[in-house]
Amino acid sequence: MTEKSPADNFPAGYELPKVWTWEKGNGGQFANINRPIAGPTHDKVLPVGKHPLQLYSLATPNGQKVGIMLEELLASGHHGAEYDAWLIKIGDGDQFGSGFVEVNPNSKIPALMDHSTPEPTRVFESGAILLYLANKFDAFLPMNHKARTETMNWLFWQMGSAPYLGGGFGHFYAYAPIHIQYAVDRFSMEVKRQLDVLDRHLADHQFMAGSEYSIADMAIWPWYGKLALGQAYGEAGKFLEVESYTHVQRWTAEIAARPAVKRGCMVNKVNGDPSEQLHERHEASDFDTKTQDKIGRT
Ligand SMILES: N[C@@H](CCC(=O)N[C@@H](CS)C(=O)NCC(=O)O)C(=O)O
Repeated sequence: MTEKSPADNFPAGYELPKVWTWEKGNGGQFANINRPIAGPTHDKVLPVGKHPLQLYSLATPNGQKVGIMLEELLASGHHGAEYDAWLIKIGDGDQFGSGFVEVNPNSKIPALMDHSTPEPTRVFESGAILLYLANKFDAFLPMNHKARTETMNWLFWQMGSAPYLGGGFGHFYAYAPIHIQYAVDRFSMEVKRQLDVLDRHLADHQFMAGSEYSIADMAIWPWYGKLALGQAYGEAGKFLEVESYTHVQRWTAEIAARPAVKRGCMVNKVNGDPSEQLHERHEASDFDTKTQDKIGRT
């Protein structure tokens, strides 16, 4: 490490202790759920519905990826993709319930149980869930070697890059208790670089893997598409001048117009327009009859 003077640190005078200790409540907006230990905090059995696939999630960008994939599968005739989507309120700590931790020991949404296998199969990590479903239904993962490899390239690009957007930029721009210029500058630069990576690629590719819409688009769109639409972190779209990434804008609009994408984004959504919030999804008709404007806010 380079030599640092404590007077220049933030807060001034701060010196690294020999051993870090947990100061409860220092995590900004999510301080109440952040902690340095894993494992369950309470006993809670997860509900299981009647469909083969059971999704435990919330409509954050990572959660929306899976809602979108399931709705795309159903829209293209894969009836085996019928699912129940149960709400996991991460702000209330549902991800630390014993049943959820059995499905995802990492205590993060989304998590999926497949009850159609001889023994129920647990799947966690949104990228793993997309790949699992793509393999199970032979869908949205191109057969062509080059396009299939490109799908994987961009899927894993997203899994590596989103923490810079969410955990880095989003945290220090929107959620941290104070604005720290060093952190805002570092992550804004990186997110703009990522947007430029996408923009250059999408300049001559219709979708991430080429001419075929794939799980790579479904992974990237809820993060960078929503940012491009100005629907992430308050005024962040303006702050990062997202309008200037014209190819990202073209791709974003094309995907946003897909009916399955619109439905997928509504699954387990608990904020925003009540007509777009479907807290739990058990039937296809729930999108017409069970949104919050129809049944009232809970
Ligand atoms: N790499 C994971 C990240 C999942 C993730 O960060 N989920 C967040 C919501 S977007 C979460 O459950 N947070 C709860 C917590 O941190 O306790 C994935 O892609 O599935």
